[in-house]
Formats: sequence, structure tokens, C-alpha cells
Amino acid sequence: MGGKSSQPVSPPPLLEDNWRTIQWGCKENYLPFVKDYQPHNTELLELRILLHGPAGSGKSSFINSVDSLLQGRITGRALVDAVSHDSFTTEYKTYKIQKGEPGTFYPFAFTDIMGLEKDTNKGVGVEDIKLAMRGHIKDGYKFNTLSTISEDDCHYNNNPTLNNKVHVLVCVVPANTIHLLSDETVKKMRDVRLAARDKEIPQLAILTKIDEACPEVKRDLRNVYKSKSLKKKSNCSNLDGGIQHVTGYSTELHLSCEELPLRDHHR
Ligand SMILES: Nc1nc2c(ncn2[C@@H]2O[C@H](COP(=O)(O)OP(=O)(O)OP(=O)(O)O)[C@@H](O)[C@H]2O)c(=O)[nH]1
Ligand SMILES: [Mg+2]
Repeated sequence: MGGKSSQPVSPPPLLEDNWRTIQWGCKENYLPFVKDYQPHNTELLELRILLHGPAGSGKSSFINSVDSLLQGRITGRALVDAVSHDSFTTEYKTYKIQKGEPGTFYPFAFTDIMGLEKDTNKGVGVEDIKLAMRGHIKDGYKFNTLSTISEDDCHYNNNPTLNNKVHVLVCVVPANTIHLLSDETVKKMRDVRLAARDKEIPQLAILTKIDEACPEVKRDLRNVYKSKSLKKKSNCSNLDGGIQHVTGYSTELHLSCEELPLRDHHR
């Protein structure tokens, strides 16, 4: 009695060992796969990778990072908001990545769309994303938050080919605010993922803003796969089921390019 009460010792935020193996500083080991990648289906000119997720989650930033990495310089083609709030990207836009000579491109492209928002009449509509996945939306379409694209819109593609369809769906989730996602937003994400599952479109998820989610990672990005909190978040407990692969990046991390989450799913 009367002695000093000992302060509770908080558990260390980092695990001893990485929960996922990564070779740092070895991009030369990974880049040849990306550089030599060719779709197995010869009718496919390019693999279309569609990014979806909450507004401000880092979709456009991710595209810029991959583009910068492969170009070997900062490109910043997909416009990014200086501060994340309501949907910044408003158009359906596909980014091809130049490979070598001007006019030559990698056989994959990223399609950037408007972000999902909590309210019914804000952000991209789930029906528009479903139509985009089936190849019905042409580049340049400006999303209307109040209504789905109509069949007589000049950006509506009535006869989508294999090349217009989405081949890989990427769900971009912000690690720092994943626990704050509203039920409405989570439901919209789930609806998109279920539609992709029904179409047998391979899916993966990317955790962004990991630097904002874990101070140890902000201090040193190489702590990413030791971070207990990120390990927990990567299980995406509020994004139940359906995601086949979860990986974690921040803008800084993919700029420093340790690997690319491209898998040859489309055969
Ligand atoms: N700290 C940190 N900030 C990031 C990261 N990724 C993106 N951001 C910032 O988050 C903000 C939103 O990024 P965007 O790439 O515009 O997000 P978006 O998903 O395209 O947003 P919408 O187009 O509005 O749907 C910008 O200020 C980015 O600089 C990250 O990994 N870490
Ligand atoms: Mg954007």
C-alpha cells in the first residue's frame, strides 16, 4: 500500500518477424516479370485493371505510383486531390503505360473511376461500376452521381469486346480509415465485388495510407510486414469474404517499388 503503482506496459507495435516475406531493394527481381508480361489470350491487347474504392482512398495516386515506377520518373498523370475529401476523380479514364519508345505500351492498363461515397446520390453508382466491368463505358465518361449511364449516352458502348471488359478488379482501401468506413460504403464495395465474382473477374485489394495507419511504418516503411495493426487491418474484417489477395502499400512504398501486385490471372 502506498507504493508507486506501476504503469501498464503497452505491447510492442511490431512483431519480431515479418508476416509476409519481401525482399527489399530487389526491384530488379520483380520488374522483369512485369516488363516481359504478355496476356495468354492472344485476342487481348491489354489487361484492363479497374480500381474502385472509397473517395480519397488513393486510387489515382496508386496509378501514378506504378506509372512513375515503370517510367523511372515521377509522372503524376492521374490528377490527385491535395487534401482528400469528396470524390476528386469524376471521369472514367484509362491509363496506358508507355514502354520504351513513344507509342508503345505495356499490355496492361489501369482504369481510374470516381470514388464510392456513403450517400446514395454521391460518388460513383454501383450500377455504373457493374456496367464498366462489362465494358459498357467508354473513356471520357463523366459520372453522373444521380443516375446510371443511359444506353443512348455517347459514352455507352453497346457492343463491348473482350478488350473493353475489366479483367482484374482492384479494391483500394485506406488503412488509416478502414475502421471508419460507413456501412453504406462497405455495402457498395461488397456489391461491386459480388458482381465481379459472378463474372469470374479476379480481385485483389490494396491497403493504402499505411504510413498514416501505423507510426512505426511512417518512421520506416520496411516495418510494413512487422506491423501488428496492419496485419490486423489486412484481414479486412469489415470487408467480409470475396477478396482473394490482400497486400499493403503506401504511395511512398510503391514509389520505392518493391514489388507490383500484378498476377497473371487472365488466361
Ligand atoms: N499519406 C498518404 N497519403 C496518400 C496515400 N495515397 C494517397 N494519398 C493522398 O490521399 C489523397 C487522395 O488521393 P487520391 O489518389 O486522389 O485518391 P482517390 O481514391 O483517387 O480519390 P477520388 O478520386 O476522390 O476517389 C491525396 O492527397 C494523396 O496524396 C498514401 O499511401 N499515404
Ligand atoms: Mg481519383
